[in-house]
Amino acid sequence: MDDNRRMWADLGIDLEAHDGLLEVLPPLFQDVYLSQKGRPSRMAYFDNVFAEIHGLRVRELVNHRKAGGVVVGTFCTYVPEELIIAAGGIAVGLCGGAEIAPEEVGRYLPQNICPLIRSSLGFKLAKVCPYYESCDLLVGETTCDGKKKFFEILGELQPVHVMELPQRKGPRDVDMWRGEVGDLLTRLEELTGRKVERQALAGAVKVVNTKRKALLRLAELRKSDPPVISGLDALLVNQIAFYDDPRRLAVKVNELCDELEKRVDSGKSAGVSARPRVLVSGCPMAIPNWKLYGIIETSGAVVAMDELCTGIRYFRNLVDEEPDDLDGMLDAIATRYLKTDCAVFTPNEERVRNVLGLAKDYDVDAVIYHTLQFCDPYSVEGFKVERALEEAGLPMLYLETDYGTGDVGQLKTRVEALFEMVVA
Ligand code: BJ8
Repeated sequence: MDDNRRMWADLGIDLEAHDGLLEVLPPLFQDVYLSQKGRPSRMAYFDNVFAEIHGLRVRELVNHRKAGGVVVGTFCTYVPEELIIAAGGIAVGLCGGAEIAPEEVGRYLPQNICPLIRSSLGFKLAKVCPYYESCDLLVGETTCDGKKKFFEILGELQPVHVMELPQRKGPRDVDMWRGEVGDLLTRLEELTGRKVERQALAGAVKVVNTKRKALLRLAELRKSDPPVISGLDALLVNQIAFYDDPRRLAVKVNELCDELEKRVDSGKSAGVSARPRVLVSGCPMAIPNWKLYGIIETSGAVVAMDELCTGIRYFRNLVDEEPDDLDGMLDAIATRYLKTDCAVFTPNEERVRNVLGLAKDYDVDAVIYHTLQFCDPYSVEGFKVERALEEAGLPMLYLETDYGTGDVGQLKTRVEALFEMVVA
């Protein structure tokens, strides 16, 4: 048995089912990613992180735990990574992006639940995710109804702490959320048996801000026309940012940006079309959900920006580094996270403004609005986004999809029709 298999077996992974999963991923990655032309050479790091998705990074988690650290799994961009890092933990994003074990999932969930939730449960039930099995604690949140109820089920299988997220952003909601941030810190301290000190939290704030700044730098470079990086490659970087070591990731994203800046100076473009430029807006796309980006970029367009949690929503806002006492830092963290403009909030005009702002800043020709099937918050909010874009004179294509491949032909036809219209 090789080292990885022994590690997976020790984590309680179902090796046979896991073999099946690992057989599917490399050809898919080859097809979607490695077949792209004109990729930046610095994408090699991210390709390798993906190739080692259940290898090197999982070993780092295992070694971290052996050294007395903890691993904490998350499912949402509202969960403050700073607290986990300050407690000496590693945060890993666990949202699933592929359909797994549908029969077993069907014993717990009805068919009409969003694929992200079904997938996240499927990876746990099928015992094919070494990240799940490395976690000492999972942190859920009361965002959409499906997730809320999913965390109840998950709590029967693994320790779960749920953060109560308000649905509005008034003064009472701000206070409530600040209390939730404090409660998570307490839960983490109980888990590790250690108090989080001021210096540790200040350091963690810097680490996560540094990661965000690197991702923001990459986002800024995507304004260039012709594009210096494909939307697919940028998506991969954003997806990996949820589970890679944050310090190393920031270094690697900055190295990628150095290369992209040289491309801007020399006029060298990525091997994707310069126009139409598209903003993708809506539900997140967890690994290995690359379906829509693949369709867009093989239909003669480029994804110039992503108004998604696997995009700018994850790193747009920084935590204020001014406060130097623990309470002040926790206030700053709570404030930063509550700025996030997920569709679960009401009212949520700031998201509409943000979509318009991105469409303008990235000089896009069209917006593709992506909702996962049965996602009420994003599907209903699509109406307001579309109306605002219409007033701004920008076309929006609303697409609802899942993790299957059965609708690829139909999606491609609709996407191509949009591009024909915008270039006409
Ligand atoms: S902050 S987008 S990561 S909740 S797609 S599970 S909303 S039914 S993932 Fe999300 Fe946090 Fe919001 Fe971002 Fe529900 Fe919709 Fe499914 Fe969703």
